[in-house]
Amino acid sequence: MRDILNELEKIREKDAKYKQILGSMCTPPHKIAIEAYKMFIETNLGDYELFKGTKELEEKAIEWIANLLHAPPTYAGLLTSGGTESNIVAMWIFKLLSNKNEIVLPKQAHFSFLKASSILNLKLKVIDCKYYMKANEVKKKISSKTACVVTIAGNTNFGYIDEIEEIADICYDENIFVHVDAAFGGFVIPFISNKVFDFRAKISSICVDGHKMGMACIPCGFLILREKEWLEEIKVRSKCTHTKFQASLLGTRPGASAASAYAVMHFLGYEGYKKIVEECMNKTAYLTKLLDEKKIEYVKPVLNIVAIKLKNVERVAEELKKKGWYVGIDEENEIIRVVLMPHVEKDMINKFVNDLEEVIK
Ligand code: 0PR
Repeated sequence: MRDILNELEKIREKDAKYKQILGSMCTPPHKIAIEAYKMFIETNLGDYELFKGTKELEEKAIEWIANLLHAPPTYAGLLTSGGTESNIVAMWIFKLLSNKNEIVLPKQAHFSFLKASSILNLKLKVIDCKYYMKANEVKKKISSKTACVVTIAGNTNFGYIDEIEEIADICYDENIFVHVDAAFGGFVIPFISNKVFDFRAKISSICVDGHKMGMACIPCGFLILREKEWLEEIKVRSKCTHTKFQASLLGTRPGASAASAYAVMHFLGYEGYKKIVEECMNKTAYLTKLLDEKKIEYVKPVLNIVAIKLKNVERVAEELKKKGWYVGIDEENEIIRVVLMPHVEKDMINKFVNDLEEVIK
């Protein structure tokens, strides 16, 4: 056994270390999340008749998120493997409920909607907007064929938030579902602003990831629906499990994710997350101050994501990699993306900005 573990240790050395990673929305999980994960490592939420305690933790973790997002008492929730699964399941449900297959979404939407489109045979009507989607553009694009409008609270490249409240009002009047992808922003926005992006607006569903700013272990996402019965749409009789029905995309699901999320949510609480998010926002301001000093252009951040405007982004990212940095790139918008996650320290920022200046001069 020792030999294999030694081998694994060596192979693990090939992985990038978080102290080099600036372009990820993941971060090392909180200590308590890891401890909780280990305790529930063998549990399976796909057959929760066997794991009633774990099921309780899934429900309690969902309830915590539902409260954070002002869900009405009629809500239903699902613990998922992350934003991709949550987005696919939401589209699946709204396609079934509406009996339509057209989705309106902003250009900045995450590529998981391309996957959803391919799997569910959805027609995507993309709104070409610069940083975020405006309500008047949605108004022009929707029709009687629209099943759902996808909005984003904290988009992948810029961290910008669509005009969700206004869009939800328009869609409510037209009987169109509204899904909010808050995979990243869900664990950021409530702690730094009063911006309405959640169930206080007339939205239908929202997803938030525990394995991004939630400090839980991978895999961990949440999908919350406004109405309990909507989840029934995807319910199937699960014949061989001890549990009679499943209403989820996955079969076997890690209960450890529920335990890890529950533990970190209750350990940190609202105030604990607020502190972490505020620190991330301080580091965001610190990075933009250094960029200003060096006269390097960027898109003014609203969350802890900085899109740095450059030429030859692929070459820059390649050069940065040689200096030990991993950044996200978007060649279409000509930006490299830095996500100021909890693991990104000020000394990393100092060194990164100096290296960036060298690479682009
Ligand atoms: N929705 C939004 C707004 C996202 O930003 C992401 C992921 C997803 C959904 C999908 O989430 P899952 O990957 O959990 O299914 N956005 C980043 C991306 O895919 C996340 C990322 C990037 C994570 C780099 C790690 C990393 O190393 O671009």
